[in-house]
Amino acid sequence: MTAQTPKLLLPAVIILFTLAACGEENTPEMSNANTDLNGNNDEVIVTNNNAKPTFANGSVAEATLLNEDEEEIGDVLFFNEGEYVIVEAHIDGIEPGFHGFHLHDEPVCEHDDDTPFSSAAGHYNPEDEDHGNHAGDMPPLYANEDGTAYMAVQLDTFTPEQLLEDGVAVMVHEDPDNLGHIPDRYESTEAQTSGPDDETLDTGDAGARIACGVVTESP
Ligand SMILES: [Cu+2]
Repeated sequence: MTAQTPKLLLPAVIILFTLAACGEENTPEMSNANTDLNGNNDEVIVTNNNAKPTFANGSVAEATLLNEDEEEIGDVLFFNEGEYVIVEAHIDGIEPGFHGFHLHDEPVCEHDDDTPFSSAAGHYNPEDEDHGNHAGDMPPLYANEDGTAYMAVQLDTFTPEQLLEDGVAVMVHEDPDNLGHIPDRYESTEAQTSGPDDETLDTGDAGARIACGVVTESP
């Protein structure tokens, strides 16, 4: 029986961690959790000696999201976890459903424009890839019926330090992001090509920009 005790404890730890994450109005205290994203009951493991183990200690970079009316509707935090970056987003006040979620090329979120946040330019794309493979492409955000969204995702497509060095903004879009995935059976009436046209390959057809936040170094 003694040998089973740790196994029995593990689900309880996961449940407690989940409850803490859901019940917390502000940023969940990831740094205090002993359960990592795989549910392993260990300290957050950093295997790459070159990477700072900041996921356990706090975010490296962050962005405060403002909507078109300059109201604060959420924040996005960037943590190092070994060779990966953890992106954690909390939002309250967007339409339910999926929303395109990207890093854009310029760290400028201007509101006094006919096209909101055009100041942030196109997608962060240092490798000159098509949409779906931009370094700034992140999984779409899902907003619940009450307009809240929470997402934590592990990525290997950029580092927080890179974002701070290059200067970027986080962008939330009005519509879902197709990530450039348009099968060849679809033809663009304008471009007369099968599959994704140039606009899709640039933007993922995620529509208007509804919230923007410049990525800055965490205090
Ligand atoms: Cu975008």
